[in-house]
Amino acid sequence: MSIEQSIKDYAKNTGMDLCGIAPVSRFDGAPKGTHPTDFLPGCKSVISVAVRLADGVIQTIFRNFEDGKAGAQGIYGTYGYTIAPNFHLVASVYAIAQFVERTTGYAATPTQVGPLQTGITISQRHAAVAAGLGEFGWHSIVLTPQFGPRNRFGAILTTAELAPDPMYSGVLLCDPTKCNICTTVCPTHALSKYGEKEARRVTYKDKDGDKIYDYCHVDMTKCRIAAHGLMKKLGGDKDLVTSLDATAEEVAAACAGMRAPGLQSSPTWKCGKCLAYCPTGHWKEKFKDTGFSRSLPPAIEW
Ligand code: B12
Repeated sequence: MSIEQSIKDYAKNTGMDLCGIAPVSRFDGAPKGTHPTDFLPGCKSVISVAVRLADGVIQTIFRNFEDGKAGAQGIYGTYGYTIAPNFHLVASVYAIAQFVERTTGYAATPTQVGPLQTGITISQRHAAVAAGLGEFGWHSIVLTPQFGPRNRFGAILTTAELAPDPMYSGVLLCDPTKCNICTTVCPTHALSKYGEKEARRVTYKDKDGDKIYDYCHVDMTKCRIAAHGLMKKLGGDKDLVTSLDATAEEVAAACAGMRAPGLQSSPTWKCGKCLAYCPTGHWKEKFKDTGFSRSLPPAIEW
């Protein structure tokens, strides 16, 4: 068995659903300070892994936003976001890095994931795309054909030169000219609608030709107002800001004063609508046909 296949099998055995390998050359466009070689000099390959988010966990977001059961959202926070998937990823990328070092003799560095990160790290989303796991959705979250945006990613950097996977070239996973569900459900209008503002463009240099992706402009200040629940109408305990037009400084000050259970300084799981309502990844079968969600905006025809 090839070393690449044995790494993928090992990743599956640690509970990961997807695993792909990118050559470091696909990170040529990464901003200074976020390139894999900034964290591992001589890095030649980036292994990206994904763990799916359970349907039974995602549906708690619908219980909150459709049934008014705000407490259910904490299940998403724990099992779909800050605690369980992140710890699972931390354990998995650590074990895979050990496996790579033991079997190849080359150095392997596990990277930080999600809210367990401290400081600037590599972009897990870009690593997943570079490793061929999927492509950017308009909401800026990475879509995989299997799970849509309902995955979380981790990555391992290594000086081993591994055979790369091709970049994703399957069916188009997001067409913002036809679907505007994410921009419609966002409660703070943080995601620009298609054509409204200049899209963010990222270009991957690849031997098979450049791959270009456009995604929306995410107003991170507005996203944080929803994700942290800074207003009562967004599921917060108090109105920590009084307007959706609060400035970045006001939002930062409100977040700084928050306390959250678990390991985060502030709760960032109070929203997740762009991830929960995105139709890619068998949404209809998983959430509409089951009755878990009743109120998808009629933006596209099923
Ligand atoms: C901080 C953070 C947040 C903050 C954002 C704060 C901010 N001002 O950025 C908040 C709390 C708001 C947030 C919200 C959410 N987040 Co978040 N977040 C992160 C985190 C931890 C770091 C993001 C970051 O700063 N990365 C570092 C910078 C350098 O990377 P970047 O922004 O992705 O890249 C930009 C550039 O630097 C450049 N670039 C960087 N690298 C490269 C490489 C190449 C080759 C190129 C060409 C360009 C390029 O391009 C980008 C545009 O300029 C990541 C984990 C991670 N390490 O990636 C998760 C992560 C992005 N989040 C994730 C998720 C799921 C969410 C939420 C859905 C959570 C929720 N609330 O329910 C929302 C989604 C909001 C949205 N629509 O985007 C997932 C996305 C999974 C997916 N399927 O794509 C991630 C990847 C965590 C994970 N381990 O899986 N998040």
